[in-house]
Amino acid sequence: MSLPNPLIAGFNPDPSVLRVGEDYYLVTSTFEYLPGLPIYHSRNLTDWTLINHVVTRQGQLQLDGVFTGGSAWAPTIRFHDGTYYVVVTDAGGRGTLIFTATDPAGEWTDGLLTDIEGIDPDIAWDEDGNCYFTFSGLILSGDHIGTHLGIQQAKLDLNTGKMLEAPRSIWSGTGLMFPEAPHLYHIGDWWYLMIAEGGTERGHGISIARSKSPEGPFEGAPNNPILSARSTIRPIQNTGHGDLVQTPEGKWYVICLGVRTRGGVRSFSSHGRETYITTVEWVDGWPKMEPIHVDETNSHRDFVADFSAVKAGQFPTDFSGEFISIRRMPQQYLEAVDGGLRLTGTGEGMFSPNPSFVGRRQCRFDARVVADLTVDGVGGLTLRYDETFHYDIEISKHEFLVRFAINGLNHETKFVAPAGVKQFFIQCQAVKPGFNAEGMTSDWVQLGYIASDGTDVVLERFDGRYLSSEVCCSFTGRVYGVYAKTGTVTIHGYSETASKAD
Ligand code: 6LW
Repeated sequence: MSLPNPLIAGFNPDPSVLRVGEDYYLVTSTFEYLPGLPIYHSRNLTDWTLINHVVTRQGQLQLDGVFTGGSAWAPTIRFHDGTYYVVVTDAGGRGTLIFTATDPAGEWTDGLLTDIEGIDPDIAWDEDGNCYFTFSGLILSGDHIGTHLGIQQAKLDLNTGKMLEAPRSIWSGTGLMFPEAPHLYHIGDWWYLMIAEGGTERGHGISIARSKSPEGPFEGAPNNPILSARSTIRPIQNTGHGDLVQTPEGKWYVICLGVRTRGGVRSFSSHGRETYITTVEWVDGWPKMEPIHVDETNSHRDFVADFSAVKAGQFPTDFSGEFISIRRMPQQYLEAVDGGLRLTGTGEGMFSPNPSFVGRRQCRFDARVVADLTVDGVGGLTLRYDETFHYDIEISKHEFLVRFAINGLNHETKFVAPAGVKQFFIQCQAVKPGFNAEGMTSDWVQLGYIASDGTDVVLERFDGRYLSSEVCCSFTGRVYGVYAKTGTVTIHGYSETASKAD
């Protein structure tokens, strides 16, 4: 079958996949955003639907006070004895947690805290029912913060969250930096330990080892890393952090993270790390992975949300789970009013780590987001990487302020606001790579409004390279969104479609 890649577009890194019967479930990292830990569902591994989130309530993760880019890091989803498990590290927050549910589309628990000290937890069971946690021993707090103890493992009591033994160090790859993302599989007579190593950037790769015991000793595959795009010209780079899955017919696939790079020398990935898929063949007891082939079908879909028929007090039941907010659920910021959903400002704008904001991951390169807004105060439309990297069109009664904020370098232009403008856009125009100023970057970002005659008025045009994971050193990706700084901003409509050609 032709594999759409990205499989799940927009920042969806560190994917973990599970098959139960004919149903596949996939979960990815969400960092400071809520709802957290999306559950995607498929019946064929190519078409995926967002069906739920593990984290939908304050308190499941500790987000306040956690550094931007922290919190929900690298979940693993598994099924055992009728229970679904998602184990994850709330980095900088609560620590490593165990969430459970009897139905992945239903409510998940509050999260049992474990005494695991590390990240990227994996959960597996042996035939005797012993539960193994295998994790990356990166110390995130205390005097030894940043120390990396390699891949570690310990049996754990799922009732208490406590380890039943001191963690032991096990196989940690071929010696590349940052061994992480371990997954343990019992396949045939072997226990396989698959990890990521090389760092989540261009050197990223997947390596694997096997043993007759879940505790090792493990022997590395002769051809590690078994998947990597390092030093290649492949369109999908940074491939790593994978999870294996077998179809009911016995075919194997690996789901992993990767980035779509753009620019004259393929330097910038605006969306951040997305989810990808490729085939796996077993040769002499070792998996052989096909390099990731790009097919952007899944990322070229339009998204349209119309709130104009909303009635006061009746929050729309079809409100998309693709909308995300920062450290709060969108529903905590939004109020249903006649004709739209209303954000109320807290006095903080997009320089805050905690603005009144609701948005959606940018999923397509040539993205044009149009928001139909009524601003009664100060607020607007933004393209955010984090609170220091964002492009905004900020609207007030008599003025449009267009802002280019990159890590303390802030450029602002003010324009007189024509009466009656309600539709604002930010559109990203992919460029033809070339050895010139236009072509060396990833894209150009236009910010403006739609005039009463329906024509675009472009107010500013910024270089898009500064909103990329390589520049922002961020684990997430671009997120379009609407924000309220003071007063209120009512959202009547929001859409992401293909950007208009110049
Ligand atoms: C994730 C780890 C990683 O836990 O980044 O760079 C963390 N590698 O695998 C967040 O994505």
